[in-house]
Amino acid sequence: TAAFLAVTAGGALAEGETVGFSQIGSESGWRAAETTLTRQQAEERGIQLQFSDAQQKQENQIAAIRSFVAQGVDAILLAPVVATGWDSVLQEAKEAEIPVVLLDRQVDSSEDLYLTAVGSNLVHEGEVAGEWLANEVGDRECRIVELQGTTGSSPAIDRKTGFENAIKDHPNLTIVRSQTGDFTRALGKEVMESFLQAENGGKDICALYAHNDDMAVGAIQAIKEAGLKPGEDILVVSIDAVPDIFKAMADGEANATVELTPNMAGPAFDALAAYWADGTMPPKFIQTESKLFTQADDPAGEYERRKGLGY
Ligand code: GZL
Repeated sequence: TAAFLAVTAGGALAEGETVGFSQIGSESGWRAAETTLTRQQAEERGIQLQFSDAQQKQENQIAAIRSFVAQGVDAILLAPVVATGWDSVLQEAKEAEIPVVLLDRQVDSSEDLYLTAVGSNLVHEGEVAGEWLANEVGDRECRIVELQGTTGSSPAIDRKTGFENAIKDHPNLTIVRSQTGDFTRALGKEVMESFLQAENGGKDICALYAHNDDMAVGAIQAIKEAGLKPGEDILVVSIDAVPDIFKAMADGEANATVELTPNMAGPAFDALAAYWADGTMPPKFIQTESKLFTQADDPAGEYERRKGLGY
């Protein structure tokens, strides 16, 4: 498609371009917000978005990418549910000369198989969470339970690494149980129930580290049903900064979250506009910032500011 480009205040316009978006699913509030913002960004830039929801299955993402290639789209956005198994389908897109931009998660494939990746430093997010907890508990013995993200996903791998980096020099902090909650509220609650039962009704648990806020929100429900006070008896630290974690913080039921912007599409579409215009190659990684929020950071105000943003 001949691309007519005019730069507007909100970012480069790309009238008439068609982009295929292989989205993981709608497993969390954060994911829903990313989808909402991607649709808005495409609309504002005159980009025709072909959307595919993979229901968190890699085979559905691979099929969607193949259909985008067959359609001859001008670019593909991919939020890869897991980090491995992408080489052949990315090679097919490359041979069709269709640029692929990764959103919010990484792949193990070589970087010449995608134009760029937009996302946070996932290891750093885990470090920020661990440093907050280490600072919060001081020298007190602290038995930690961990709700991991989707098994094999780059956030689950990297957020675990980062948190362990941060606590390795604090022998009083130990992760005593760690299991996937698949980034969902429901499984986060269910796994937390098993942690509570296994840990003397939760009395032996000092803190929960959840790889995303949705699992933390589910776990908070389980902690309350076990008759304990989340945010006090069991400290709660997680990642994403979705509205409901700020609501929990305002109620004293959660303690800290590390913000992950859901606007990955803005930088992605900017990079594509430059690439479509004159072949400009973006950096292979466009990093979004990670900011710590605690109960001291006006959680009620943050809730009001964020609710309705598509979470
Ligand atoms: C992280 C992103 C994660 C969010 C979760 O970059 O891929 O996926 O933290 C979402 O809420 O499920």
